[in-house]
Amino acid sequence: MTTATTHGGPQLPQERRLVTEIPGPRSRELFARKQSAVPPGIGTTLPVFVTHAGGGVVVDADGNSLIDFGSGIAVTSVGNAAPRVVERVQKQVADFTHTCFMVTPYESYVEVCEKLNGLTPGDHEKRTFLVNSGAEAVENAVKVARHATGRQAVVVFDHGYHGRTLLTMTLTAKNMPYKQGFGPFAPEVHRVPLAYPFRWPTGPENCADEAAAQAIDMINKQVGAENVAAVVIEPIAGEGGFIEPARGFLPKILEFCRANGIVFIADEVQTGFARTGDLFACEDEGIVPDIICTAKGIAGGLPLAAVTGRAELLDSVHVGGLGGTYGGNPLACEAALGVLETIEQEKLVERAAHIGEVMLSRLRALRERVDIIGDVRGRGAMIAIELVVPGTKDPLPAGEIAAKCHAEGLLVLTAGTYGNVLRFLPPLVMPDNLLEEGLSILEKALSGD
Ligand code: PLZ
Repeated sequence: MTTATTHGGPQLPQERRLVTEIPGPRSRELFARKQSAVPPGIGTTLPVFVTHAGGGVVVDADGNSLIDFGSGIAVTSVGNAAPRVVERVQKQVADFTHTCFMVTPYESYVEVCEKLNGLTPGDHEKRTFLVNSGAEAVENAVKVARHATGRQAVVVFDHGYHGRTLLTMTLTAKNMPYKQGFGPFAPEVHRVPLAYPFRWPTGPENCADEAAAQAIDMINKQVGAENVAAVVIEPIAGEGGFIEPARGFLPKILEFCRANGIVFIADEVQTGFARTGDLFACEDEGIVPDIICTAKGIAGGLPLAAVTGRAELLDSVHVGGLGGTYGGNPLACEAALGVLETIEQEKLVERAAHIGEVMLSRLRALRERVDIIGDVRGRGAMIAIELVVPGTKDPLPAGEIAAKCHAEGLLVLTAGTYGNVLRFLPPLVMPDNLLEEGLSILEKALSGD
């Protein structure tokens, strides 16, 4: 192991380096311990055990340095152990670690909320409160919408993912692995079609109009718009396979919500904080949600999530009606402030757009000559490939290609309702040479060259 790797962060050598097979002997030993101590329900994408990470690499217990196209599922957008995050968290951990914001408050929580009120789409008056996870944010957004409207029904979309708690698991579309055997589910959740251009039966050009018409018709006929508290939607479906709804779909759903007093909740847990080449993915079509849920990229890996929304909605809840012991923990708030500074000072919104251009141009060229690539899509540093059986749209599982990448030291993730999507979420601070090297490994794995 090289001497410079005693700490994580961007000072880690930014290189792919394989010194053992993947996983190496030390990781295999640790994985055996994992298997006897942790239930199999907690899966493993790639069984290498991490000791350091930073910039665009993850270093394992055997000294291998892998190119990171996952960011811990879109979390470490500013990089692992990002300097501004480390500095603030280290100071905070020495000052105080917890008081519970509901017992005795502290400034950093308020500052994070002020920043989110200012940065999220729309210039109306907003409020924010902080929780611990994406699921908790979505669950709380629905609580607020129900309280504010006095209605109960919630509308969600095909291919949607919103979490693993009882309500958010119910909001999630895919049965296996998220819901299988975990019922009964929460009541008053209704699912409608999503405008999925690649798989729309009458073709992508009709997708936005037809999907919106079907969704709205189902809401009107099966639920009754006047019973709907909220529509919950990801502006790009993440776990569902990086599905960008056909342009025009989101504005039509928003317009329907506005006309019927339905709270439009954008789940930006995966798409938020510069990931898509905008600070928030809703900005792409000028969508101003009533409530926006954020998590993941907000705090560089510390557990934090936020619910931001119209003041009149959030203020409708009685004193003490919202909260939790750890929500907005001081370490996580300091981390979030470090993340926001980093995004601004390192121009990471522009950087995400650049990563998207590099990835899309190489992957679209590859699509011309590799017949298992059905679709290349996404925005910014949130790009995916949908695999198909050549000459058809039948899903081709992505696991085998992902395993080839892993063996070569490129960490990629899979996704998709049909498990046939390879998704790429590099840290936005990844150097260009590593990005290009990662793409070359991917090209080789896909083309069999
Ligand atoms: N909403 C859009 O992407 C989390 C799930 C990983 P939590 N996605 C990663 C897994 O398999 O559990 C996610 C998301 C969207 C909500 C969530 C939930 O966020 O922080 O995992 O609760």
